[in-house]
Amino acid sequence: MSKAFAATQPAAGGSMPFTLPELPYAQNALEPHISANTLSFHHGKHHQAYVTNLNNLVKDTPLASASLEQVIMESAKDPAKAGIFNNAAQIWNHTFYWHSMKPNGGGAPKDDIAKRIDPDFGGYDQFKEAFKQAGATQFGSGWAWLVLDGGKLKVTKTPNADLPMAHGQKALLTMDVWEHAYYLDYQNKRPDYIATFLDKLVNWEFAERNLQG
Ligand code: MN3
Repeated sequence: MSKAFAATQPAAGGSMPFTLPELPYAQNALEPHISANTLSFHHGKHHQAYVTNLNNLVKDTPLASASLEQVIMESAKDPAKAGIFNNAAQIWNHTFYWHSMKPNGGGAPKDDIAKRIDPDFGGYDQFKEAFKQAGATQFGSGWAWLVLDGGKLKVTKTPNADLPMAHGQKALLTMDVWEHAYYLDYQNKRPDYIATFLDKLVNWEFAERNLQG
């Protein structure tokens, strides 16, 4: 995993091994695009609930002393551990999502990502269209991603808690398209939220660090 962001780490010998990471910016820092109210619920309630659930599910099991990534990869292989997978992956996904945005973000990337977008997508506009499509057509809850897969940039979508590392891909960016990510600010207009994510919020420096990391 990239060191570009701090995922939850197990504490040494504590009874609650996983903790909620801080947001990388103030709760109101993404306004007017994503409100403090949304982040208050999304980070403080939803993200926190995945942490609480995972701690309860792995309590007194060998997974309680594993890293978050180890818990995800172990539980991804075992249908009996679907509850553990869902909560662990959602902890990881949300931490990655907070870092995928920043105040005054958005627009076209620079650096290596920009150089790869032309050959891999045919241009920034084509990338944008693919990312919008992935987010808009993910039926129900899930995530849109920019990933590195076999040395090429790709746009993908995953349902529910599923994530690139379970498919041998390296995540570079993500966008939460669960309704709780946008409903307070955009109601049912998911395409407006997606367009705003790309034009005003996306953190290309984070994607670049993941690409290099
Ligand atoms: Mn969410």
